[in-house]
Amino acid sequence: MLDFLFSGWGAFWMTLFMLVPFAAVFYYVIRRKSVVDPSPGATARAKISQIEVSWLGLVLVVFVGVNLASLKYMPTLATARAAAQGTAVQNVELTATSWAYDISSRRVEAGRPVRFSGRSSDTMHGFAVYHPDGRLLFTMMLMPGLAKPTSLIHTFDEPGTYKVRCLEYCGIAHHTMRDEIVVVAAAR
Ligand SMILES: [Cu+2]
Repeated sequence: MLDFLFSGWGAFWMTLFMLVPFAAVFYYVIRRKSVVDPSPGATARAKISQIEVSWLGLVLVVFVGVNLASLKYMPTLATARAAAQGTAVQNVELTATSWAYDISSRRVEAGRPVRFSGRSSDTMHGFAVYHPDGRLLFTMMLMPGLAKPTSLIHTFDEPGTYKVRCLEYCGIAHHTMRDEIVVVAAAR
C-alpha cells in the first residue's frame, strides 16, 4: 500500500487528494457568500483584525517550529557534527566530467562516516546519493574552478547499493550521468 505512494501515479493521486480539503473550503465559502447569504458580512472590523493577527501568529509559529525541528537533518550540520567527533572518516574523492564520475572508491562501510570530496573538471554538476528504497539522502553541487573540493560527510546506516545521480542540468547527456556506491556491512 505505502509502496504505491512512492510511485509516479501514487504521488499524483496523493497530490490530488490533498487538494480536496481546499476545494471543499473554497466551495463552502463561495456558496455561503453567493447563494445562502449574499449580503455584506456582519462581523465587526476589530474582530476581523483579531482573526488576522492570530492567523499570522499561527503561521509564524509553525514556520519557525518546522525550521528549527528540521535543522538537525541539514547535511551541513551532520557534516560539522561528524567532523567534530573525529572518528575515523572514510575518504572518497570524486571528479565529475561531462557525463560521468571518476570516484576513488565505490565501496564504503556502513556505520562509519564517509567524507565525499567532489570537484568538477568542466561545468556545473551535481552528486546526489539515493537510498536503495529511492529516498534522496543528500546532494552536492560541484562547481568548476574551485580551489578546494566541495565536501560533505554522510554516515550510511544500512548496507546496499546506493544510486548516484547528477541533479544539476549539465548538457545533452545529463540524464545518463549516473553511478553507484556499494555500502557493505562494517568489518568487525
Ligand atoms: Cu547533470
